[in-house]
Amino acid sequence: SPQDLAKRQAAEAALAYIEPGEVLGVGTGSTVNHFIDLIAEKRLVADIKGAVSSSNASSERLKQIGVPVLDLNQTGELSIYVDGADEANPALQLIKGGGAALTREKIVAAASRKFVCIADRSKQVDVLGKFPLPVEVIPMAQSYVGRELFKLGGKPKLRDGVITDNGNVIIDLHGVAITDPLALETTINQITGVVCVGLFARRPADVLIVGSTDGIQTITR
Ligand code: DER
Repeated sequence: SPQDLAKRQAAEAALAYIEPGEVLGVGTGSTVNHFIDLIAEKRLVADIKGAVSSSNASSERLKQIGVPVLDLNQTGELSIYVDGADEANPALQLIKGGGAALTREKIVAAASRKFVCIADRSKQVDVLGKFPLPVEVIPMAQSYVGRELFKLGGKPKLRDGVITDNGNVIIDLHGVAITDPLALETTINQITGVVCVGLFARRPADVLIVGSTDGIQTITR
C-alpha cells in the first residue's frame, strides 16, 4: 500500500543515522519493523554493536536478523533511538503508545542522545490529540486514574484485553485537543497510579523523517 511504501521510505532514510560500532535503541511498530528488516537487507548488521529494544516483538525481530539485543542496564547512553509515532506536531512532540509499548519506548528514548522518529504523512498534525492519548496505569488504580483523567475533560477508555510487558493496563484518553503538550504531560504524570503517559513533549523527537510515495521530508528541531 502507499502508506506502507511511505513507512519503508522513512525507515530506509533512518539507516543513515546509524553510527557504526555503536549501540542503538529500537522502538516498536510497523515502521520500525521496516527499519529492522532494512538493516538486514542493506547488510548493516555487522556495523551494529547491539540494540536495546522497547518491546519483546522488536527484540525477536532483531534477534532474527542477528543483531545482539542488549540490556539497557549494561549499555550506558545510546547513540540514537529510532521509533515511530502515532502523531507528531510541528515541534516534533509526539503521541506514542498505539502499540502498547510506550513506557519502554519512553525509557529507551530518554537514554538516547538523538531520537530519530520515522513516520508516514498521516502522523503529522498541527495539534496533538485526534489520536487517543495512551496512559499506562497500575491495575489497582485503573478506576481512580479514570476519574482523574475525566476531570481533565477527556473521555478515558480502558484498552480491552491489553496487559503491557510491565503487567499494567492502558487507558486511552479520547477527545482532548492538546494545545499545551508540556503541561498535560506533567499533569498526567502526577496522577498517582500513572506509570507513563504516551506524550513525548519534554523529550520530543530530534529528527522526524516523513516518508511518502514521492520521497522523504526530514524535519529537525
Ligand atoms: O506504539 C507506538 O508508539 C508505535 O511507535 C506506533 O505509534 C507506531 O506505529 P506504526 O509504525 O505501526 O504506525
